[in-house]
Amino acid sequence: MELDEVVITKAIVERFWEKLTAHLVTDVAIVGGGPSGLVAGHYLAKTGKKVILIERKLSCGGGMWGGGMLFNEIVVQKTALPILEEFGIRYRMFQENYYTADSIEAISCLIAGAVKSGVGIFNCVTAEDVVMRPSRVMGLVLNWSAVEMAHLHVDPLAVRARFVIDATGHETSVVRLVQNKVPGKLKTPSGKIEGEKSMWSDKAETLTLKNTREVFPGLYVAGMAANATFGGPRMGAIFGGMLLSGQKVAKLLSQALTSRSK
Ligand code: 48F
Repeated sequence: MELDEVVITKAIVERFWEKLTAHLVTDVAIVGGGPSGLVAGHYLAKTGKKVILIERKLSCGGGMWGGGMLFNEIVVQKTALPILEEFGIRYRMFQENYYTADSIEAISCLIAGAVKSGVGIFNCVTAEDVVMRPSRVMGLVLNWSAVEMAHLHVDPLAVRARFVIDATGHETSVVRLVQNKVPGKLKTPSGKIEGEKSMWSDKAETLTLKNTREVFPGLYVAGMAANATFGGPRMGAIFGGMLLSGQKVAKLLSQALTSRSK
């Protein structure tokens, strides 16, 4: 049977349309498809929550592909090994409490795990603002990244979510947007983004988990964005904190969603 270009086009357009309309209203909208966002999405979707994940770039994966300084291996500490196992990521012990994994395998498995558990991933899309009602984040304002990159004057579209997670890494883009629109109101000591500190791996890994929490009504932070928001240090190419932070925010939001629907 001869292949018809119009059928190919129709198949893509209709399937994409189905996927998009199914995710216009969700329980959780995650911005950032790095390790923390993918892990958060996976655990939330696995417990039946409806999740949309927005990634600005063509590929999800954020800072994990390149390992440390493009040496494509990552280090993970013992406490995060159950998450590697959950996603089927193979690892080896280097010395006590230091395990390594191939960064390509690690991030590919995280992406596959998130997709298969039901997270609706939209790549090449940028969260350029939030939906606010009246002083609670209620969703995201989205546009194609290509529109942003070309500086085209094109109005965005919006999706609604009961909770939003900023998992945008060092950029902390969603918290930054809220800070600009509603100055001084973040749940941080100064009411503003505290800013990321220089490298201190041990402290950073612990603080990432502590800093994974709500920063503004309806808006949570996870991964490196949590440390940047609350003033924690960076940690380098050790990824246990990122994975555990994704798992923690999923747990916090599962509880919050359950108590909100009572
Ligand atoms: O930076 P990223 O990997 O965040 P993470 O999950 O992990 C941090 C580590 O990779 C590393 C580290 C670990 O030791 O410190 O840096 O906290 O992924 C963030 C993703 O968010 C996307 C960005 O393209 C990246 O893939 N992103 C950032 N801003 C936006 C966005 C936005 N406004 N809209 C959509 N995606």
